[in-house]
Parts: sequence; C-alpha cells; structure tokens
Amino acid sequence: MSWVGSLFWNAVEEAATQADLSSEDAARGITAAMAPIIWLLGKTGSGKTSIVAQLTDDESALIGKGFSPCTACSRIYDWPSEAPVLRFLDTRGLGEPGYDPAADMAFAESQAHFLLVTMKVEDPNQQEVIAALKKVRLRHPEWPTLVAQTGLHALYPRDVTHPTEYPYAGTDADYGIAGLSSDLSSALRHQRRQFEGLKGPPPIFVPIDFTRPEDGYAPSAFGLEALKDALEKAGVSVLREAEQAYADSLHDDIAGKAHPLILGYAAATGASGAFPIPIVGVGGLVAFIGLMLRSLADRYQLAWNRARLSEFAAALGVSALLGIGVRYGFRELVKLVPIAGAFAGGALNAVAASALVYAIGRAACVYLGEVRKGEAISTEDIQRAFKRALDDAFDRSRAKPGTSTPAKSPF
Ligand SMILES: Nc1nc2c(ncn2[C@@H]2O[C@H](COP(=O)(O)OP(=O)(O)OP(=O)(O)O)[C@@H](O)[C@H]2O)c(=O)[nH]1
Ligand SMILES: [Mg+2]
Repeated sequence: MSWVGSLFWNAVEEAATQADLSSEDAARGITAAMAPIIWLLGKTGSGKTSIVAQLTDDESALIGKGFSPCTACSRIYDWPSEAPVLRFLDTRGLGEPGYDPAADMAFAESQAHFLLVTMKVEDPNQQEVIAALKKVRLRHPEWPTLVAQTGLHALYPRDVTHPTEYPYAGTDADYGIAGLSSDLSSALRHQRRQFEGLKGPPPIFVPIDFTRPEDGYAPSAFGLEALKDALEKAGVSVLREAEQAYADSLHDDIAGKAHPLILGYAAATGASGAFPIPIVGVGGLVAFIGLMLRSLADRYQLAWNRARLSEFAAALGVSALLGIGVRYGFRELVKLVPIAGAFAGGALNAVAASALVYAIGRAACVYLGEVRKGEAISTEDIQRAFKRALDDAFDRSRAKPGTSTPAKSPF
C-alpha cells in the first residue's frame, strides 16, 4: 500500500472509532462547530428573519405580519442544513417595551463572528441598535459589519417602482445615494451618519427591499444579489459556493447530493481568514478526510476496505498530489508524508488543507460512483475530477499558480 493509501486507511480507521455517531450526524456536528455565525441584530420588524429566509430558503423562518413582534427568542439557522458552512443567528428584535435584551445580547456575542444589522429606512430612530452595536464593537472591533437598510419603497415618491438597475453601488458612505428621491437619500444618509465613531472599520451599507408578492414590487427580493456581494466582500467567501452546492444537492445523482457535504468538510478544514477560528493541524486534517470518506461511502452504500482505499489512492496518484503541491507553490502537502509512522507536526496552511479536502471528496465521488456501477476504475476520470476541484478551490482563493501561497481561504 502506498503512503497515500495508508494515510486514507488510518483516517478511515480513525473515523470508524466514532461509529456511535452516524456519518451524517458527524458531518453536521463538525461542520457546524467550525462554521462562522452571522448575528442578525435590529429592531423588531426591521427584516431580520426575512433576510434569513431569503438567504437560506428555510421555510421554517417565520416572518412577521407587521402587527406584533414575531421572533420571540434567538434561533440558529444552518446553511446548508446537512453540513453547514454558514450559520445565521436570528435574534429577538430590540425596542419592544419591557424587553431587556442584555442576556440575549451576551449569548449572541459569545457565539457570533460577524454582524448583520437591519434597519427600516423609514425609521430614523435607531439609537438602541447603534448603542448595542457600539458596545459589541468595543470588544470586537475586528468583526465585519454589514448594515441592511430595508423597506426602501416606503420612501419612494408616489407611483415610483424599483429602478431596473440596482443603483446603490460604490464604496464610500454616500455611495449610490446621489440622484435618488430626496426623502430616501436623506433617510439613508441619516442612518449612515449614526454609525460615525464606531470602533473598528466602518460598516458596509446595503439598501434592500424584500416585499411580499402581493405588494406588487418587482423583483420581490430587491437588492438580494447586492447583499450577497456585500457578504462576500466582508469575508463570507463561501456563500456562492454554498448556493452552488445546494443547487447540486437537488439533482438526482449521488455526487450532486454529496456536494454540500464535501464543501462542508472543506470549509470546516479551512475556516480562517476573516474569522478567528483555529486552523486545524495535520491530525485534524487527516481526521476530516477520514470522516468525509466514510460519509461519502455511506451515501454510495459502500464501505471502505484496504483494497478499495489502495485502489483509490493509486488512482489519485502520489505524483499527482505532490506535483500539484509544487505547481501551486505550497509545500504543505509534504507535511502529510508520514515520517517513521508519524506526521510532521505543525499547523497546515488552511487554504491548501481545505482545497485538498475538497478535491479528495470530489475525486472520491467519481471513484465510488464507478465502484457502485461495477465499472472499471478510470484513473483518468478520478485525476481529472481531483485537478478540476483543486483548480476551482484555488481560483476562489485567488491564488496565482506557481507564485506564492494563496492568502485567502477558498471556502
Ligand atoms: N418593504 C419591506 N418589507 C420588509 C422588508 N424586510 C421585511 N419586511 C417586512 O417587515 C415585516 C417584518 O419582517 P421580519 O423579517 O419578520 O422582521 P424581524 O426583524 O425578523 O422582526 P421580529 O422578528 O419581530 O424582530 C414583514 O411583514 C416583512 O414582510 C424589506 O426589506 N422591505
Ligand atoms: Mg424575526
């Protein structure tokens, strides 16, 4: 057995020791533990749950009818649910008479990595939200903060609908406001000014309008793409990939259905960059590969054994693994080569680790698919899937092949 085969074997053996946990529960637990949490903060009725519903397609996200506060206690939504790469912490709205948010705020602050503040643009009275945010930022000035300014059409002149092109693009605090109706532009500006003096970098503002179909505004999720772009810009780089994985999971083939799972493990491995989550070491990486391989085999209703792992490792090819490592200018893969039965110590570059997990997962689907169908194993197909997945991951991390180690986690 090659060293790659032994590596996989050890990893899968290790995963088997956690047999009391189903592979699906393990995937959900591990990925959720590593996924960044976005905290929705705002007054009651400002559109927090509407944002969660739009971004996650989760039908259990209950949106208020506008008469009374809707979300009564904090709830975490996992996206995608089977192996989350992102989590949304929806909270009870501020500003209800008699509600002291101190305990809920402390809980949210202990969980979150990122803030998404919501405010209805027609509501100038945001002192409570701003005060809460300022306190949080005093302790966490580095937390990326997005401000969704919601309910735009409330301040449109009579008979005006949404512009055909989203007009609020740009970088400074006044972006996109010039040329709008004066009520709307002054309301947007008034809210933005209240963030002056916030510790840490200024927030990113995203005007949106998520209406019900019967309101008659098209599109009903005006600004949704801008919100996703802003989330990506602020460091939530996994969002688009998670959407793709989710779309693939609706397909009929097992590989498509397994995409979120692979992405979940890859993202969990590479969680770093914008979020203060520790990078897994080599041991962690091997464990993740083992758990992922076990989950994938379960999906294909197959089990790994020594022969299959050897075959898969041989198809992948040690030279392919190491050759790709050199091509991308990272030497991290060398740390995986066991020296006298033990791995070289040290943390692994999160980008390399995460790309590697992703690529092994995608290649394993090709291998397992062929085994399941009883087809001859195609080394070419397996290597092609592996290389394509690695390329995808590195494209996303904006690495320049052969130049330097990529700076940004791909997921
Ligand atoms: N026009 C408009 N209405 C919105 C927008 N976002 C939410 N709404 C509406 O505002 C109401 C409250 O929305 P929710 O998403 O439940 O607000 P919330 O912040 O979760 O409210 P609580 O759970 O009470 O704290 C609903 O009727 C939504 O349809 C928006 O961007 N534009
Ligand atoms: Mg709500």
